[in-house]
Amino acid sequence: MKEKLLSIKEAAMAALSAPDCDIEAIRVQYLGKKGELTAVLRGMGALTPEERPIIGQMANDVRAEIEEAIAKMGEAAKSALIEKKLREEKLDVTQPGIPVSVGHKHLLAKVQHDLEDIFIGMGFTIAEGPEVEYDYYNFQALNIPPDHPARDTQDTFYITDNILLRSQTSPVQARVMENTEPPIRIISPGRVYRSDAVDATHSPLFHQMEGLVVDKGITMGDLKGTLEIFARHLFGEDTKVRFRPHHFPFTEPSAEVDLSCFACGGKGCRLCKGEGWIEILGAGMVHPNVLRCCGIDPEVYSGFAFGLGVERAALLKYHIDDMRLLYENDVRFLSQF
Ligand code: 2U9
Repeated sequence: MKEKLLSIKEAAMAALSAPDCDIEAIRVQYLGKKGELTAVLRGMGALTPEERPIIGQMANDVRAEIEEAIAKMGEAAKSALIEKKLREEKLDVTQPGIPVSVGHKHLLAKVQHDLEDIFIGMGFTIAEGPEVEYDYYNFQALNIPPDHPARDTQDTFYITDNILLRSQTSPVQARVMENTEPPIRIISPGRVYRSDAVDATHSPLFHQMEGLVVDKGITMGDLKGTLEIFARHLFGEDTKVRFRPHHFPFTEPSAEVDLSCFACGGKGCRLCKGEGWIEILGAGMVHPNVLRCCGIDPEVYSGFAFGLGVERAALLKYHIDDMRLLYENDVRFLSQF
């Protein structure tokens, strides 16, 4: 039995010294319940009482030696694994990081926010409303009854006979007037729709920003002063404002508003087509019919309103000659701004 125990020890040690040996399989084979050492111990009953403690002690020694060898190998395997990881997964904390490209606002959003900031600075608040709108708010409340010729120039997309995609943001102001006692001082930026074919200056979807002030004693002088402050903020201190008589159904009197050319200072250049002036806004005093229709007494209150295209402002300010560039989302173009 002694020889058997010695040969088990040698065999286990030899197996453990083989490169890439399976330590767990060796443990099961020699020390497991059905292992070789256990088999020897089971046969101890056949020994004499004198032999039993000697063989028992020897068997325990063999088990202890094999267990110790296995434990050592386990430690060695663990540290080899750590060594390998350290070798392969080297981390140089001094290396520069991978640059993350940071996006920024789309030019249209930037211009819209700049416009908003200018008017917020003058005490206006932002009003919003639905893009899918009733004919009533988009046209009728704004003094554009059915069959009015202005419906042709503002042709839009109809959902039903009396529901449409808003062709201007004015319906937002009509809704505010219906629900609010003056004083009112709001701007309404947002998407609007027109049944226009796409070209360098037209798109069936574009953005407007309109403004409305209603209070007692509001005059065209207030309108002019407000738009002068706006123009100077957007295009520079020396910008001048010129009003030309015009007609809008929702304002009376109405004007088209030009700014002195911010490229040439008014001398005449390519941007202003030699005129020295660039048209940028429409404006006027809110028509009494519109005030009345929205529940405001035109004998007590008066107001001014204005509107501009955000795309047009962006093209002019950044000297871009084709509106489509704003919608194509070519990052090489957009990242310039
Ligand atoms: C109410 C009453 C009056 C808003 C106004 C304009 C003049 C105007 C155009 C400029 C270019 C639209 O983007 S554009 O096509 N807008 O000329 N808009 S006055 O007048 C209002 C608005 C609301 C209740």
